[in-house]
Amino acid sequence: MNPARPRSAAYFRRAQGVLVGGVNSPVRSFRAVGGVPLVAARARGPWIWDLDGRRYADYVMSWGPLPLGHAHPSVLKAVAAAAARGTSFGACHGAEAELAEAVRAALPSCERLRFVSSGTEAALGALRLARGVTGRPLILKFEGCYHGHGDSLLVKAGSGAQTLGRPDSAGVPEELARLTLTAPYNDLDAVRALVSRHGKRLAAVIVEPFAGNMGFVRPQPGFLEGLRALCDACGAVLIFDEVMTGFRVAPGGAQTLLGVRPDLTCLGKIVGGGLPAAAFGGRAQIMRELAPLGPVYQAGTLSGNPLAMAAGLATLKELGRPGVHRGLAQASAALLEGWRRLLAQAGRPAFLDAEGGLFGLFFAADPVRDLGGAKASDTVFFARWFHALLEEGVFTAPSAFEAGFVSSAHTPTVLKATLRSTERALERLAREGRRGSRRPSGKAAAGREKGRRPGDNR
Ligand code: KE4
Repeated sequence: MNPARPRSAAYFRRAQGVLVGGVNSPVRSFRAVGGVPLVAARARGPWIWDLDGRRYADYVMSWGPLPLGHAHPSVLKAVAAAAARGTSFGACHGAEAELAEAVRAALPSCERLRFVSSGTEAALGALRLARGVTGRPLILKFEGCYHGHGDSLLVKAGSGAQTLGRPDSAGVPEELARLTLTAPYNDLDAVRALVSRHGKRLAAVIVEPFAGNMGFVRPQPGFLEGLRALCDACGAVLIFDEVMTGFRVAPGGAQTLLGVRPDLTCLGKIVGGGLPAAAFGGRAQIMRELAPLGPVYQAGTLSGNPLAMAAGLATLKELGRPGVHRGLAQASAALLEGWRRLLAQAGRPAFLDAEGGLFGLFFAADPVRDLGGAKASDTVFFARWFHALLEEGVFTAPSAFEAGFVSSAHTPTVLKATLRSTERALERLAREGRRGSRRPSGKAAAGREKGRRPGDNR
């Protein structure tokens, strides 16, 4: 399953001696797919290299913050210039308002904003604000959606929590978890029933407008519009968690693409351009309840960090150039069209979908509309597909409950090379299948046609 990547394996053993599970975020451990995790040495454009010098076409792309590719020159230049002026002030500085204005120009619903350092913080801040302005205790989230690791949100959560089979994390007091209602994604009837019973105590409905943490699942027509209407009817705050979709599915995020205006929005990933920055924002009438203006407290040492602001500004500026966003959508579409064709030829039922630069793949014969559908997909084959691609120099999400990401660096040449690598990966899987689907030995897994360097996916 894992060919000779001795340096990566040695580092991971060392890391496991000091970092829990050898990682700083669970999904990086490859526990869902097995094998030695990828240990990055460097990255540029669409490429990432591991400690063993193997190069991979990267479709994880740091889980979304890099729509321009790794180490984009404009971002590096902006960060270096900012660093030369000081890395953190703990005081106001010009780039904060500049980036906030750029965000508001793209997402007009964000009349006022607060920068924080992670998507988790953004979701925590938005929820506390919703509870503060409504004086109500309950929140409603969707099974398989992930909004970071805040206690109230680790209830039937997606992403790593789902991957590790712990959608309801230990350590969350039952008394608190009971304040979080859940419904299946895309199930408006279930939401209607919960609102009719609990609407008077409901502070907020929080939703990923396109779900990217149970794999990629798009909202069905009327779903988000229905949430908007139900929140209006019961007085709950509608929160769009656009940490993943913001600036990725469209320049103005899902809310602009789909024409549904939330009361609050969470942003992350792209807004920091690969550095730790996130934000929550929304109606001024709600946001002004936040400290120092209002009674809802929130704070952060590195909130609005000047380097992260510089990276975010440079990223949004490049992303706003004509044709860049269209290019992301074209790259996703080309990748999925090729995978769809190759998987059909291999007789593998698969459901593939994309919006802008965000995409997903399930080994399922039918469309996946919720967590139940995602969990019913063939996750065993998914792990074999993952490793076969990795072997051929293509790094994709090490979990069936994650999405995939392209960048403007994923040019047609890179995509064609990825599809050639995919063809070889499927040929290998077919050979293994003919050998009675024995798990490939180290040698077999490492087996490559003569003459190609490890990880070479030309
Ligand atoms: P962070 O705290 O990881 O910055 O953001 C949490 C978060 C909030 N909302 C959405 C929609 C998200 O997708 C995330 C984080 N996404 C995961 C990937 N599925 C981050 C990767 C990881 O956990 O290592």
